[in-house]
Amino acid sequence: MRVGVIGIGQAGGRVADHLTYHSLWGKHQGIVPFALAVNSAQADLLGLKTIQKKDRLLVGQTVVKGHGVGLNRKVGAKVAKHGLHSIMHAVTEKVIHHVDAFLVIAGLGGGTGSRGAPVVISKIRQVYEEPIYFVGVLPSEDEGKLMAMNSIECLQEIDGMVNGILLFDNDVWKKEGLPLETGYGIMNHELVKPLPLMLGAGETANDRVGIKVVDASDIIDSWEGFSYIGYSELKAKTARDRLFFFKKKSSIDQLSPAMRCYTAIRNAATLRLTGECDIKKAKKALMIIAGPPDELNMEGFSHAKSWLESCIATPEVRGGDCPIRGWDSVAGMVMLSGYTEIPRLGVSINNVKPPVSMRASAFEAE
Ligand SMILES: Nc1nc2c(ncn2[C@@H]2O[C@H](COP(=O)(O)OP(=O)(O)OP(=O)(O)O)[C@@H](O)[C@H]2O)c(=O)[nH]1
Ligand SMILES: [Mg+2]
Repeated sequence: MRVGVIGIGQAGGRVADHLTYHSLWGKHQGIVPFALAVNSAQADLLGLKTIQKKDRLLVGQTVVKGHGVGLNRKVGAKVAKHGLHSIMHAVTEKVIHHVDAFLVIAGLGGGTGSRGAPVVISKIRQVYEEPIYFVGVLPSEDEGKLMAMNSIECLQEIDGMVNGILLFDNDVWKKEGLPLETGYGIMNHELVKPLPLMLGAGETANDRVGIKVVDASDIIDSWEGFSYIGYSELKAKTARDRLFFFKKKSSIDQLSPAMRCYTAIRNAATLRLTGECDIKKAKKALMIIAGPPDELNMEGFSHAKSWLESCIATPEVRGGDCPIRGWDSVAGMVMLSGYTEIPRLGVSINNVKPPVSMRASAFEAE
């Protein structure tokens, strides 16, 4: 699935930048045909590494003079209103590249991203028919009540306008004792790591195609409400390992390919997801197993799928495999989806999937 990415605010811009890097240099290239970073703080835009300078949009200069909105959503609204024209101009220029969906990314607790995202999403919803997904970074508990409130307001505003929301909870992933910058770097890496696999599994060009390909429609059908992603990698047997069969083996080496595939999926769904959630309450799941072609075992895949079906609330599990030649690991990715509440914030959403009539009336209004 090829996604047009718009990162808003500091967290949004950084995560978008990291995903764009993977799309350019990672195992799944071309998943991000375009990426824009939008911010009211000039310094944040200067700190990005991959998104091209011309695609970094500084908005609200007359309002905040390039200094950010200091967690104030009212000022965030002004900035977004001032910047909307230039943002949409940039999006329109870019959408000539084919995209299957839009991916808007923002930190929920701030002012620029948390207020800018609903404004931009609403406009894209009016103009384009492609699904819109949102990746939201939840502030940690210790970031305080203002950030929690900002998050709740942002989520309520986008309720009904997006097709799905992927949450990443800084509270679960925060790194004590590390400089903030390093901590954010690690967290962004954890958040972005599973996304190229999910988005790129069905975008195989010349490489070997999987037995069961996960395409854009599988992702669209699986992603609704609040979602969380888990990812796990197990070392696979390389040709060298097979040659040196007498070498001392670890417990993972001794797993059969079927067990390795099953374990990778099970670990992804249970060990550490992007946020705390109860697997039994997920309404849908998407699972992908990736690795060298010889290691992708269909018996292990089916076993993992049955296990996942038995865990979640309804047995709606989609999935597939993604052969990657020359790789020395087996990776499992699981997205648990269809949640309507975030208990930690006491926020719930009603209707994340936009009703068709809403889209039709938006077009009429144009
Ligand atoms: N995971 C992660 N969280 C971040 C990062 N940068 C900021 N955050 C978090 O994102 C939330 C919002 O902060 P910002 O992104 O700076 O907010 P903003 O949208 O730029 O808005 P203002 O700073 O108020 O103008 C807070 O919870 C931060 O802790 C990042 O790189 N990674
Ligand atoms: Mg900021």
